[in-house]
Amino acid sequence: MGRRVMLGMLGLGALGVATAPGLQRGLESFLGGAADKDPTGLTALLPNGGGFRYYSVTSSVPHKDEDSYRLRIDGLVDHPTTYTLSDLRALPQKRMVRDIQCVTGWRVPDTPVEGVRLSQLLDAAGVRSSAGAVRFTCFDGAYTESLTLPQARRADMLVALRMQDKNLNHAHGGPVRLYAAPMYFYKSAKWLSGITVTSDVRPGYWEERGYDVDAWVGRSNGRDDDVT
Ligand SMILES: Nc1nc2c(c(=O)[nH]1)N[C@H]1C(S)=C(S)[C@@H](COP(=O)(O)O)O[C@H]1N2
Ligand SMILES: [Mo]
Repeated sequence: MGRRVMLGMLGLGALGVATAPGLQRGLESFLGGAADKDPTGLTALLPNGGGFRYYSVTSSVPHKDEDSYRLRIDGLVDHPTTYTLSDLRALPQKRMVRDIQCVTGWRVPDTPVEGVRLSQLLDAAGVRSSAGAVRFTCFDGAYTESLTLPQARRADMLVALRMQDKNLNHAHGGPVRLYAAPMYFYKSAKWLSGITVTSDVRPGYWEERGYDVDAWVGRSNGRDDDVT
């Protein structure tokens, strides 16, 4: 896998569409393999329910609940803040219904996702003028993601608390995940625990392994000819 992704990374610029399927197979076999082995037992909770597949780059993830969950916003902000789950629930919620699309090809149409606008949390923290990007960290201890500040401020970027009109369960990244609606689902970091405002974009977990940082659905990862 490491070798294949490395080859894919080297070739992506020059070969574009041609190397993308290799990358997709890389992610599919790596994640699919993890799901097949089902080290967490969580796959059973998602009987491919509604077309979702369970993805985690770690073999186990701690559980966080009403009492133990925290979301920390820090970095280049005037007011670093720690939110509890009830703090987040008390803020205005936005519900969106969009297709969820994984870069490997599966899609879940018309999926309601609900949560707090990321822009609201950034505004409340007071983003400094030197800031240019946002980095997301997760309580699985491994996954990271990032957005540019203009991307992060879009109205369709949510800190999601609910999916399919239910509280986010652990398998789907609950109690809180990112939901980057206009981008492939790998941008939507599960088990979100940290939002750090930074000067520049630092590529996330899959991006260090060859995927596009700007992951617009239909316009990235060699998918330009494959808009669906
Ligand atoms: N923390 C974390 N977030 C993650 C991932 C992961 O492995 N770990 N996988 C990403 C990918 S590739 C996809 S397609 C979606 C899968 O979300 P689901 O398990 O709710 O279907 O989560 C994204 N966010
Ligand atoms: Mo994915």
